[in-house]
Amino acid sequence: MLATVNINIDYAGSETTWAIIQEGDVLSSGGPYIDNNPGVIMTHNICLSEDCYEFVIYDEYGDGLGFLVGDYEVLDGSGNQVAFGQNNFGDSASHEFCLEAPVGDPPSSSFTASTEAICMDESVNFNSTSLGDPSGWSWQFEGGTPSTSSSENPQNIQYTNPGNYSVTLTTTNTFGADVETIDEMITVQASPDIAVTSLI
Ligand SMILES: [Ca+2]
Repeated sequence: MLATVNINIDYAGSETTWAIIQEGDVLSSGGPYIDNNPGVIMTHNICLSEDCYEFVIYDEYGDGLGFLVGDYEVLDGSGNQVAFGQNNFGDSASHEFCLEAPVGDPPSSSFTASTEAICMDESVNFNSTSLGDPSGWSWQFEGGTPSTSSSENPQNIQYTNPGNYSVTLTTTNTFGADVETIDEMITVQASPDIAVTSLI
């Protein structure tokens, strides 16, 4: 996952360095930074597997990140703060942290239509009834115009040709996706005058 190190540097940025260490190996490091730019946040994005690590921040002068200005943090892939420190930590400060995969389930797709039987050139409204807090919706309307939508509840999907058409909804969230298709959900009848003509 993508972890983030934010260093809010103090007046003496050139004193500050840091490292992410696992079993003695330095996996990532940063600094020194520029002097005389207190309050500038230096951001580093680092790809790390789900495991435990040590974050160490060093100060060459031995007075930490100064007074009033300066702090540091490590964020996990969900933006949760897993390490933080500020002020005078001397030569160095160390924080153990662990990265864990977010826990959750993919959504479950389901939907309804305002009507399932229409005449040519009429339209249908669709509503997602999906569960599991989806954050994305991808619809496919066989025979419909428009033929796709990313709305939660697409309105006025028009059908111009007689036939039986399937509808597919894919919902997504942080944890995955789910596809639901209803075959031949929408039946479009030919216009009445054609039907009358065929009876004669
Ligand atoms: Ca310092």
